[in-house]
Amino acid sequence: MSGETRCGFVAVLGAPNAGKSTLVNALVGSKVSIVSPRPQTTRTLVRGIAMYEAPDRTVQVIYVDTPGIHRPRQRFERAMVAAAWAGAADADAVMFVLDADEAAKCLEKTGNPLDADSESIVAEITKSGRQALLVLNKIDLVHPSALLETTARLNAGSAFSETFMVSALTGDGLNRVKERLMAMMPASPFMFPPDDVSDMPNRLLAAEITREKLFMALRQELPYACAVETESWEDKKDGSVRIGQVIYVSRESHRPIVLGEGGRQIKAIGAAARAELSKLLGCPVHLFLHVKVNERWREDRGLYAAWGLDFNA
Ligand SMILES: Nc1nc2c(ncn2[C@@H]2O[C@H](COP(=O)(O)OP(=O)(O)OP(=O)(O)O)[C@@H](O)[C@H]2O)c(=O)[nH]1
Ligand SMILES: [Mg+2]
Repeated sequence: MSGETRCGFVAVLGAPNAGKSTLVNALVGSKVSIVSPRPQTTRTLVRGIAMYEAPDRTVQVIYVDTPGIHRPRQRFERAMVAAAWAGAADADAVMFVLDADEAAKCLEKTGNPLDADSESIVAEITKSGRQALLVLNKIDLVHPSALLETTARLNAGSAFSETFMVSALTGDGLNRVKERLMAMMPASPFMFPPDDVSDMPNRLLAAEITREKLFMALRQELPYACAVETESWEDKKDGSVRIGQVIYVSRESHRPIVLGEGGRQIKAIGAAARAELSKLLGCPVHLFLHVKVNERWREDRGLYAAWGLDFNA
């Protein structure tokens, strides 16, 4: 480590599915937040910690990945959106992530690159008197001329101090973002041990990995009816770990769908989660999943507390 020490928080905001979690994972350089092709994958604040070095400074950037901001319809969604805005409140920088492909399509269809969700996020940022870094993500999907037109339209507004074009998937453009953030972070001692990549407790991390596999495996509305809780965690003498988890579903009729024919579906979900967890924890994992019907998991204060969500948001 060299020179001056800097440290700060960077809030990563945007509509559902913009690629915020993929971006945070890429900027941290390891997987700290789960990703799926479906909107509303992230449900809590996930802090990913990166260390960047320059000749004259070492910078710890704490990325705060947030749930996609949308118009909430029920308590659980309200808590997710409130958490996202809370993540931005004390941040040293705010990144607004926009799916460039969607923005270009939206511009063509409506004359405005921002859809209703993104438009209201930008309005809120403007109202707060802050300026955000605009991060146009997924540029690997967009034709350069459509990208230029979209960017020109967005820069006409005053919400953004600068624009970055990136692909979180390919890594394109990320160095510029890192360099800019290194300059923006305030002089400060590090807030986390330099080797940490996340502050998420292992029990929650394990539950998130299983939830990611559920999101990948299940169709239609079913992922949204599910929650995962780690019930037991036992470090064994042989260096392995035994993890017991409950998958909550909202209705009895969901149970056979999650289990699959002859239990094949849940077995595959468990195998995928176990493989990833073994890699992340660096030891053999024995993972035991069982499905419980709990119509009211969205009304369970204890679960909100475990996820760091405000029940009364
Ligand atoms: N082609 C392409 N796909 C991307 C890129 N970044 C993210 N994706 C995909 O976009 C989808 C959503 O990614 P996430 O990172 O889960 O998006 P998010 O903004 O965190 O979504 P929520 O947590 O639901 O708000 C996934 O299928 C990603 O693989 C990118 O740069 N290019
Ligand atoms: Mg996410």
